[in-house]
Amino acid sequence: MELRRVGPAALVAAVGLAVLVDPVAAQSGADTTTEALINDLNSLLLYIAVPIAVLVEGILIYTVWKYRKSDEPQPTKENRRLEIAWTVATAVILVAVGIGAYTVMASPWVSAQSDQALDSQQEPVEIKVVAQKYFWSFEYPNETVREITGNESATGFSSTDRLVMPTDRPVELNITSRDWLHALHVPDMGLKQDAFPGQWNTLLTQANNEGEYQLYCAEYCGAGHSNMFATVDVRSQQGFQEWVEEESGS
Ligand SMILES: [Cu+2]
Repeated sequence: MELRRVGPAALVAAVGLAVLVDPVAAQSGADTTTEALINDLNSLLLYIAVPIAVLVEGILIYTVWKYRKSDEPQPTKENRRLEIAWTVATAVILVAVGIGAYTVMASPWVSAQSDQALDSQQEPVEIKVVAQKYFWSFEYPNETVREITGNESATGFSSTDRLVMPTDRPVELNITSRDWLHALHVPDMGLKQDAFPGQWNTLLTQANNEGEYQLYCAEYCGAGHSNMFATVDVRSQQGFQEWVEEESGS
């Protein structure tokens, strides 16, 4: 049977192709814990999907080519072993994809629930994110400032259009809106969350690298939507502490 010879050859070619085209493997230095999880899941799905696509298309093209001049086509005889094989193979693939996707989707770094435990020893830095047409403000509550500066009389403060956060420490963003629907989106950090009036939505992440990232509003919200930007400014822990002390006047 020709399939026995074509199948393995197509599979080898497919795996080779998947290794060559994997765009995610090239950028291993993810900027946040969230982005790392999403990239890894993307790679896993790609490594599973590309060989299957090439295998199926390979068999299809081979079959069309081989039987292109068949004047009296015969229906395929039942092949129980082949049917069992593809049913089991499909089930195994779906279970693997399901487990891989569930592990990432259920991680607090990707879909935060306020009562979930983090796989981190540190308490997250809490920052409130308030969307309003057409700008973003970031509030550093009293308790957060006191915890960072160690100053008993420290008071909370807010910053407009600039979200400053430390590296190597969990950050909890509690997101809401003052008027109508907006959405926080920082593509380079793998962060996206809706901003609803009267509701707090949470994002948990931890930044790995210092630098500036563009924050967008990802929910069409009116005439100023396309200018509803902010900058995420990731600083060293020392730099972040100095900034908080300066802003809170302590
Ligand atoms: Cu908006």
